[in-house]
Amino acid sequence: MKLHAGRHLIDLDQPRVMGILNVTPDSFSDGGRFLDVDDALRQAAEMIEAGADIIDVGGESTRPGADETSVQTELDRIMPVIEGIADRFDIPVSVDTSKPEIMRVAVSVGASMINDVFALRAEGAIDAAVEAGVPVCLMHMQGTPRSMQESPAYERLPGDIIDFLGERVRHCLSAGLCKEKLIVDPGFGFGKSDQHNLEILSKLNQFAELGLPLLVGLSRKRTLGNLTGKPADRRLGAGVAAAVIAVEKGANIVRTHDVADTVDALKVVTAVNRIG
Ligand code: 9MG
Repeated sequence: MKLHAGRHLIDLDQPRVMGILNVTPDSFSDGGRFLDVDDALRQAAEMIEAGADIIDVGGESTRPGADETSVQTELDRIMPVIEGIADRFDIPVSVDTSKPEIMRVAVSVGASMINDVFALRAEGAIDAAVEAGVPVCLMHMQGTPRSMQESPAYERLPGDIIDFLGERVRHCLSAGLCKEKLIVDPGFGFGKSDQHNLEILSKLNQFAELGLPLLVGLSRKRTLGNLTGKPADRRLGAGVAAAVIAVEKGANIVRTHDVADTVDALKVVTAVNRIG
């Protein structure tokens, strides 16, 4: 499986690591650390050096309870960072946004992927993605970041999520997106209890029925904190374990704050899986 992302070709025959770069004051783990463009570019350089395959740049926090950010604020935060990474480094940059205006500008300044936690449900988002012509990650979320953790409920797991993603894929295809450009993501922590997250992870192989690359993000998330009793910046072991389990169950791209350790762990998984 290969993903054409602008001038980049991402070979998904081995697991890939997407490094998280939040240019926000309020993200749950790295909020406020990379608001300065130079700090953000230094962090991108560090993640690339550590083996990241994609850098995901976001200018609006999607943590539970987060407030919405205006288009102009989001643009001001991410544009110089996306442009800076695309100019300086040979790596695909993904823009983490649900807003069509941001998708258009981000791709025009160098982003070669869209990561949408709202699965292109915002008005005009599908058209923006079709025009952009870059791969899009469609993520499942129940509710909105403001309300999603209030009382998440499912009839069947992971069936309800697979059905939602299948429906979004069909909708995107009928609107003109091509299948080769779609990626799906169960959206760990987005309208899910700890038990939901664990059940989805344990049955992750069922997402293969969608026939699309699978992206997962568990890095430092609350479920890992509740399991270990540790704060966000001490969930490395738990995050790496979750990434390894996800890849063993079919994930193609792992989104993480902890690039170096995740890359090392996935090298071991890949080497072992090549043998048998
Ligand atoms: C932006 N963001 C935060 N968590 C995420 C996850 O699990 N997947 C994707 N695709 N994006 C995420």
